[in-house]
Parts: sequence; structure tokens; C-alpha cells
Amino acid sequence: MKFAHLADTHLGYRQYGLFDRETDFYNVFNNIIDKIIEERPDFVIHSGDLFEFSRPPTTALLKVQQGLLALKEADIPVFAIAGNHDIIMRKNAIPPHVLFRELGLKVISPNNPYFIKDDIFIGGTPHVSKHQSTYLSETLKELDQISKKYDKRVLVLHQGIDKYLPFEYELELADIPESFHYYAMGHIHTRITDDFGEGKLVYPGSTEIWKSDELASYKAKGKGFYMVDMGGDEPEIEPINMEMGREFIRENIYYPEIQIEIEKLKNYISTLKQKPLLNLTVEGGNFNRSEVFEELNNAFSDICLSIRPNFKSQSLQEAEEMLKDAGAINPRKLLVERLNEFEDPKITELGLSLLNEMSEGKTDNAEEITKKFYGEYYDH
Ligand SMILES: [Mn+2]
Repeated sequence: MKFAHLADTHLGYRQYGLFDRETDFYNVFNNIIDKIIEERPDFVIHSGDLFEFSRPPTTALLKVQQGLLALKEADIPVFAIAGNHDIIMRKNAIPPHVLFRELGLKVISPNNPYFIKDDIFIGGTPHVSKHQSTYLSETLKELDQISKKYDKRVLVLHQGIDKYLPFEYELELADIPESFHYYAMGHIHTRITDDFGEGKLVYPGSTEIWKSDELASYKAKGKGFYMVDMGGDEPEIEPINMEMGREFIRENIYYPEIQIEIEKLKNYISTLKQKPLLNLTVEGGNFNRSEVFEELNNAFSDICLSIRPNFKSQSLQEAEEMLKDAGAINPRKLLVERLNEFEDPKITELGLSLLNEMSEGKTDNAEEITKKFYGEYYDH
């Protein structure tokens, strides 16, 4: 008895507003469906964030329809939960997943908290916010009770756990029942496999680079999905790596050597099959930002999909150091004072994280944080 486990496909996400990036996410999804059919599992589990939004673009819906149709023809059912991205934070909210029930998508929800497939218990809950932690622990207790009637038990969740996500978790490891054989997790975009209770706890990770800081873990651990064999006493897991067509280049360039660095990068980029995404930080020495910006644009605009430069000239670095030493102005302290006037810790937290990201020039991170904030608290 084998199944495929994936999560965080984020279909419909248009990174940096680029149509090609939206297509990249679709392409890897298509490739995964083909690979799953080749692997011939008995079923598939998708642990949430199938879509980027609770109201996905039509193309994203179409890609899922085509994928599910192919799996249905291969007689492979799919069990899924909604993640924090594809659910509206409202009671009795309906995720877009329900559109595909006729195509063999079994939606695990408060109304249908579990399914039995060939004597395997597959149960869970859609993403639950930190404010509903009591509901979450009660649901877990109920699932634990019901599942005990079955020999093989799989728990499907889309949550951050304190052990792996210490600053943003909704669930503590201690609150998870230990009686399941496989914990099919979603939410954390890095691949994680761990021993837990009687079995394995697995985050398959996102299938594409959703945020540029996922690059390091992608290089170290790869991206893709897992094949899980439930035949033995303990599940056996095998990572299946998917090739990503497009490269993400993140480099620091020392300004005095900018010409040499540009040539090196151009040579490297000429070896790539697809235009890469280029994330450059120019630092050291005194330089004129707009001149360097133009220089980078001239060098790379035709051969890269996008160029995102950050600049840190010596004078700026020195000024920052001086301010720190003098302790005269503390923008962070001033900001917190003003934000506290809203009397809402969520807003203070939002303001501070935006300050952090934007003072490092990470505008894409700031954009994600803002979207997520509005998605969680104001998307009705
Ligand atoms: Mn996600």
C-alpha cells in the first residue's frame, strides 16, 4: 500500500507579478502529476495550499481539473485539506477544492473529518489559526479516538509546529496524538522528515520557490514530493525530486569588482536553458545607485526574467553604524510607540516586520507579509 504525499503547490501565485513565474508553478505541478502516475500509488494526499488564494485564477482551477482527471483515469484518488492560503478565515467557509469532488478529490473538512481507504484511516482538519487552538486540540483528540479502530492511521494537517517553526507555530508537538503512523503535514516550505510517535512526520515542502529565502533549503534538500509505503510496521518514505526549470540566482557583488562579477554572471547565465531570476546585492565602496542600477539593467535585462538589486554603499553602511553608536535616533522605538496607539498587537507586529524587511530592501518579502496579513484578517 503506497501513497504520494505533497503540499504547498500554491497554484495561481504570480511571483513578482510575472506571468512566467505563475507558469513555472503550473509546470512543476503538471510534472508532479505525471511522475505520480508513473509511480502508481494507491492514492495521493495533498496537505494544503493547493492554491495561492481562496479565489484562484481560472488557469489554476483548470490545471487542477486536468491533473485530477489524469489521476482519475489512472484510478488514483486524492485526499486533500485546505491550507491557510486556500481557505477563507470564516466559519463554514468552502474552499475551492469542493469544485473537484466529482473528479475524485476527497476533501477532508469539519463535515468529513476522515476517510477510510483500503483499511487506512486518513483524517485531519483544514488549517486552523492560532486563535482556534482549543478547537484544534479537541479535533485531534477526537481523530485519535476514532482512528484507533484501524490498523494504519494517517493524520493530515496544515500547521506550523513549535519544534520546526518556533516563532510562528499554531500547534505544539506535545498536543499531537502519538498514535498515527504517518503525519502528512503541510505549511512549512522546507522539506522536513522526523520520527514522531509510532511513525514518521513529514513536511514535503513547497513544490516551487515561493519566497526567495527558500533557495538555500532547495539547494540542500531539493523539492518535490514523497512516496510513502505503508506495507511494513513503520512507513518507508522516499523523496522524489523534481527538476525546476528556472534558476534563482542570489549573489553579493563587491562594487570595486563589479565588471568582473558581471562578466562571470553573464557567462554562467548563458549556460542556462531558461532565463533566471537574479537577486543581486551590491556592496562596498562609494557608488551612485542609479548608475549601478542602469549598468546591471544593461547587462542582464535581456538574459534574465527579473533583476532585483539591493544596494549597500560604504557611506550608507557607515551612516547606519554611526546612528547605532550614537543611539540618538531610534526609528524602531518611535515606530513601536506610534503602532501601539492602534492597541492591536497584530498591527504592531505587522509594522515591525515590514520595517525589518524593507530596511534590507526585501520588498518582495514585505509584499508577501502584507498580503498574508490582509488575507488572514480582512479577506471575507
Ligand atoms: Mn504554503
